[in-house]
Amino acid sequence: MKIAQVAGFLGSGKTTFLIELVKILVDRGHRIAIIVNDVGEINVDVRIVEMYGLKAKEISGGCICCQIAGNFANTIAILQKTFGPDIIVVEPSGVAIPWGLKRAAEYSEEEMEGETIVHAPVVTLVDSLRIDELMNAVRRLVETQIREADVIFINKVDSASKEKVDLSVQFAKSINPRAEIMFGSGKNNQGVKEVADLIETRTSPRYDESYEKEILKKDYGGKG
Ligand SMILES: Nc1nc2c(ncn2[C@@H]2O[C@H](COP(=O)(O)OP(=O)(O)OP(=O)(O)O)[C@@H](O)[C@H]2O)c(=O)[nH]1
Ligand SMILES: [Mg+2]
Repeated sequence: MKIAQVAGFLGSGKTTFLIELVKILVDRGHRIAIIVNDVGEINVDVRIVEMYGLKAKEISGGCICCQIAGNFANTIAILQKTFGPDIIVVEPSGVAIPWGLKRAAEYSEEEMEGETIVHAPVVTLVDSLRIDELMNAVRRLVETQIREADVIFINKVDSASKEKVDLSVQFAKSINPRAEIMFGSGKNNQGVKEVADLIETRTSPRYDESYEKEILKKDYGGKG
């Protein structure tokens, strides 16, 4: 079972992006579950179903989504048993750290028999409209979200100036030269299909504490 996280700071456009992404994946025949780890409402016009203590909403034949109830690993295990998705798309809270979420997802294996968690590439959205604010007020957190991404999606290019988009790319590259950089707009469904392709075809390594330490050492010269 694949776990695909769409990370990014508060208001970066995760929910908007995720809904377009899920529509594409469902159209391609995937059985998708969505886990939203925040307090906001998901703006999808759906039928509400209460099952097993989860707030579950059915978008169409192939998709279920739930606001997290209880711990994350347990929610994954319950979804696996009751719905059996092939991909779970996760919107972490805007202040979550991608590798921490990977580790949390892997804990679910202890509650599932014969099921292994495979990570899709970690997608981090960068809000190009607010890049200045992100590089200042919340820089450390945003840097971590970028550093731990496999795909950095420069979002909201429908409304951002070329300067802001360029600055976003520069910033992202300076923190994570390993990641693939993509552009688009969840609102206009621009670039989402390309991300869906990567989620379908690629994987991301399992959580590895020693690797995390090594990267921190490299980036912060051992002081981090
Ligand atoms: N111009 C533009 N605005 C967008 C785009 N995507 C989202 N927005 C706007 O950005 C705001 C936040 O969008 P959400 O999708 O709720 O962002 P989020 O990351 O899920 O927010 P939180 O869950 O609160 O962290 C809303 O006002 C959206 O309309 C986009 O591609 N372009
Ligand atoms: Mg959201």
